[in-house]
Amino acid sequence: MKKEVLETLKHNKGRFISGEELSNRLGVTRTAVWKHIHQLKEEGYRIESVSKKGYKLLEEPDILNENALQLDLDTKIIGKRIIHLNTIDSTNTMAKKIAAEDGEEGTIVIAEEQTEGRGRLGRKWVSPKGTGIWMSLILKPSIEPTEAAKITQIAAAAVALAIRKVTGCEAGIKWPNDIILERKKVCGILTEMSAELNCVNYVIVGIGINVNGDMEAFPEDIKKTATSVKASAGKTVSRKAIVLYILREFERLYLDFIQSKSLQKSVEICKKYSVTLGNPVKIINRDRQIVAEAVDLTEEGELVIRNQKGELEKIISGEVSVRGISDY
Ligand code: BTX
Repeated sequence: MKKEVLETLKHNKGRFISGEELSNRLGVTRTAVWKHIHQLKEEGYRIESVSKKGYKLLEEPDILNENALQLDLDTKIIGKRIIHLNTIDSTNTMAKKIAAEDGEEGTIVIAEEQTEGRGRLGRKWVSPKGTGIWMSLILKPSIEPTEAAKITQIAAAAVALAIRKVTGCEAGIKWPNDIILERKKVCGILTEMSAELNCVNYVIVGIGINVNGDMEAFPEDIKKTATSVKASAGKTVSRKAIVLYILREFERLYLDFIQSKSLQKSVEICKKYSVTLGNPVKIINRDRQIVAEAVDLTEEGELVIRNQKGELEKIISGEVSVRGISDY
């Protein structure tokens, strides 16, 4: 019911609606209306209450809970259920548990803070309270396990589009899983899956974005290579606006991938905004480290490099770390 109260206030934003009208419209007592208004105020909604006039919504806080997001979300599956937590070890770890227990495709786990945020290959992801977007999407696609890495490209395309659209900043994509602003990492994507030999049980797409974080407070070693959306935009940015845009774009590109069985739409975006292509890269995996030139992305989202013998090679994400020569 709190959601309906909020929805009605939002429709009437900037003008008063009386307690009586709210209670008639929603079929609840005026005391119930008052209780929901009180809770919304505690969540940070600025609502003016004047006797005989009623309630007026003045300002919405930048919160990422189910009510706040779903009222503005027009997706079919992504975000149908949103689990919002104040603090958690890792949203990916929690999403895996939910997915394994029959969690529906499109469910999202989002947290204000992660105490053990994870990057790839056991690395850490710093996720301070209230300033970033730390979220995981549960997907249950009918694809071969070898195709799961393609979903990272879909997420990268959606995040780059979202940051560009919401802030006007020139977000770039560093293949396969980083989003870059001004040569620094603003977002990382961690795609994990559970699979049998030739079928996927579930895929978890974890997205971490430094939005309004104070980079000075980040650990020394990360500070050099990391940035926030705020640092580039020069002002505080709405996390909610970015999340909503990501979810919409992700759904559009994901459904296209599932239905057409082609990654083409996402690859086009990844190529357009790539900061990797045309540049020298260091490819690091377990057995070797080579310097090469990144020349293309295939239709499957693999990176094509020209090695030092001049030969072309395809690199599949997950196998390697890719570094710029001069940057991180
Ligand atoms: P990655 O392995 O590509 O990057 C991890 C590296 O990035 C770290 O070793 C560190 O150098 C640097 N780093 C750590 N924290 C940050 C940060 N906040 N900003 C910029 N650089 C940083 C990238 O892995 C994948 C990250 C996914 C994070 C999301 S958050 C929601 C979900 N839950 C979870 O535990 N992980 C994902």
